[in-house]
Parts: sequence; structure tokens; C-alpha cells
Amino acid sequence: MRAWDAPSVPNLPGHAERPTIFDTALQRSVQLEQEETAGLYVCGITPYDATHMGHAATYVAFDLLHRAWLDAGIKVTYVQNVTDVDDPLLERAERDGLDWRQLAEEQTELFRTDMEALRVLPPQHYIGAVESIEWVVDAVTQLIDRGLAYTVPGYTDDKGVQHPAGDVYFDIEKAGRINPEDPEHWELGQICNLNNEEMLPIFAERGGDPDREGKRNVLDPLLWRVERAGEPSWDGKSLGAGRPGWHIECTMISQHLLPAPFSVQGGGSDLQFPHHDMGAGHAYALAGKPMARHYAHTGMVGLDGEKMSKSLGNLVLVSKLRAQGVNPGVIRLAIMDNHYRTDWFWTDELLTKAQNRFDMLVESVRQATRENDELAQQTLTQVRQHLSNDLDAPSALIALDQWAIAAQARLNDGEDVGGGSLVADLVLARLGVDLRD
Ligand code: 5CA
Ligand code: ZN
Repeated sequence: MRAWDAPSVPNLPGHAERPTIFDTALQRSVQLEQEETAGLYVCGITPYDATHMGHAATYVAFDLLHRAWLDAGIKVTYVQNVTDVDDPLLERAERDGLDWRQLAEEQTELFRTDMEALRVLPPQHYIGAVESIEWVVDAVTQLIDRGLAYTVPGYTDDKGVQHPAGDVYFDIEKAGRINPEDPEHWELGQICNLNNEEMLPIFAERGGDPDREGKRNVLDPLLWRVERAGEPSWDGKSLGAGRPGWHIECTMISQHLLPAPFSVQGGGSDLQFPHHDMGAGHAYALAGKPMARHYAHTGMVGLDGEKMSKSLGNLVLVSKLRAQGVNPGVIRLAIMDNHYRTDWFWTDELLTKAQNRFDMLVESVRQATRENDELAQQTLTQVRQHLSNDLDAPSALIALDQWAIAAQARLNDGEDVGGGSLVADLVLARLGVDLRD
């Protein structure tokens, strides 16, 4: 599907260092590899109730990584999905009496508009789950043929819900035994670093079905859900009509559009388990190679003491703030005032602080009209260093504040100040905020 229009990214003099990023599996920061083109896959939205501040923070964080690579002279192939068919979307459509396709299309369009306003660099490949179904069918068929996936019989659960025969599950135990001598082989828990007891409640909370009868392991994830009355379905060839499970969607989209392994898979920390662990398992079972070299995760954004989520409904929507006249650059500044890996809460004070910071920077850039000076050059170096260091945007913003304070002090003393244009380019290229708006 169509992504959104790319914002302009000015070239800065010189180059940034290759960035480091915190690798969730390794639990430490690593310097990203030198390569001509980095591959980035960030898990996209499930399109209902888009785009809340948690989504925005996650995509802004990986946008900082994208920009860090570009400034280090590394090109980026960026892929993102849209989970445009899945249980929560269908449930919402049903609740609100909407056609699920229409709901998905409207919310995806709203997300595009928000991303464009926030100057998030678009993915080169923006792919809906619905577009990936043939890839999924082939992959699941292959996994069954190789004994790594199996179908379960039908039954009626204790709530009286009938489950038809034929749903396909991934056999995590068998998959975990593939090539144990390979140092890069897959094991469950590799990314999330949780043990089985810790996984179980999270699995149930995040889309898993531990109680499904007939599964070989309670944690085995769904690969293919056969058709139910009233649910959309697609031709699954030998699998029968149905629709894809969630993890296999991201695995297949990334395997089709990126090399294996690609550089970084990203998403919010709520995707570490089961989504990224299981997706990596599917990928290794299919290709005998890890899916990504690194997995990186953003903290959760909350409101009034709870995680911001569509299911709870405690949302601050980017589109609402924009409609109130808040400059998208100010929204970005409010987000970037928090380190991407921390959990944080959205507050009005955060927005006020971001607005003041924005105004101060705009004014300083406007007045610093002489050619580049030492102070601006130093700021360029500092901001680059902070952002190369695990995307430390809060420290980069403090360096910019210090530049503005120093520039204002010199202007107050009647001195000429320069480098406003360099600082504006820096903020636009690395932080995606337009101070010349
Ligand atoms: N479609 C799946 C990923 S394949 C999904 O998780 N969709 S989502 O709409 O629920 O979330 C989209 C992205 O925003 C994911 O990367 C998710 O981890 C992230 N996200 C969701 N809620 C928050 C939050 N409160 N704070 C930070 N990030 C969040
Ligand atoms: Zn995903």
C-alpha cells in the first residue's frame, strides 16, 4: 500500500558516528554494523483508534535511528506493516457497526497524515497483512510439510464457543531443536529474556491462546486460523480458507522485502514477547537464519497512571492535538524529551515545556544570522554524539537549549551571533523539527 510523503532532510557538513543502540536480546548497547544499506523493520499499527502518543513515540524513536544511519552515510531500507486484519480490529468494527475494511482504511489514512505531519521518514515498503496472505500460506504449508507446524482438531470450549478443526500452530519445541550447534539458532525467550513461567501470563494477555485444546505446548502460537462464520477469509490452498496469525505476518513481510538477517527489528516493549520472539522463531524455522541482527524496543507511554492503549481508551491522539493548533514539531519535542527506552506519561506540562523550547529555538535561529560560528559547530558535534549514543534525544535537546541560551546572552550583550542556519538544519535533519516553519 501507499506510505506517505517524505519530508526533506538537509545534508549536514561532515558525518556522524555510526550509532549504537540497546539490543534487547543482549541487554546492552551495541554499535550497529558498517554496511552500505541498513535494513529496518518496525511493527506497524493495527488500524483502529490511530495515532495515539504511544504510537507516535515509537515511530519517532525509530525515525531517530533512521536519521542517525543517514547522517552516518548509511542508506536505509525501511519496511513497515499494517495489521489490517486481526481480532482486535474485527472486534472494534463489529462493536461500532462498521465494515472492518473501511475502519482499517480510514485509520491507516489518519496514521499516514499524522506521520507526515510529524515528519517521520516513510518506509519504502508499507505492506498490509492482507497483501501478505499468499506469502503466509506458502510459509505455513512449508512448516507443516517439515513437521514444524501442525493442525488441531475442532472442539467446543467451556464458554460454548465452537472451534472448527484445522487451525495451524507453530511447534516451538521442535523449532527450538533446529541446528542447536548453530550459534545463531533460535530458542524461545532469546529476545525477551523471560522464562516459561513469566511468559505464560503475558502470552495470554497479548493475543495468545494457552487454553486452546490440542496444542502440543500451551505457548505454541497460531499460524493460520481457518474460516469462521462472519469472519473474513482468504484462500489458504491446502490449509483451507482462513486468515493469518499475527507473528507470521511480520516474519513474511520482512523476509520478502529485506535480507536475512536484516539490521534492526523495532517496536514497543509490548512486542518483545510473544511477537518478536515468535516471529524470529518462524523466520529461523523457514530460512535457517536469524530474522534480524538486533531487536530494539521503545518504552510504553501512558496517561494518568496507565499504559495508553486502544483497548483502555485513555488516548491522546496526535490528530486531536494538531486540530487544536499544536505545531507537530512541538509534539515531536515533547516526545523526544523522554529517552525512548523509558516508560513515561503524557502530561500538559510536557507540551508546555516543548512549546517554550520550540519558541526559544525558533527565535534564536532567527536572530543568529551571521555565518557559522564556533558555538554552532560545537552544538552540531554534541547533538550528533548524543544521538549516536543509543538515540539520546533528551541530552541532544539540552545541548540545543544551551546553544540558545548562550546565543541569547550574546545578543543581549549586543554581540553578533551566527550559525542559526546550521542549527536549524541540524534540528531538521536529526530531530525532524522544522524551526523555520
Ligand atoms: N500491529 C501490531 C504490530 S505488528 C501492533 O502492535 N499494533 S499497535 O497499533 O498496537 O501498535 C503499533 C506500535 O505502537 C507497536 O510498535 C507498539 O509496540 C507501539 N505501541 C502501542 N502502544 C504503545 C504505547 N502506549 N507506548 C509506546 N508504544 C506503543
Ligand atoms: Zn509486528
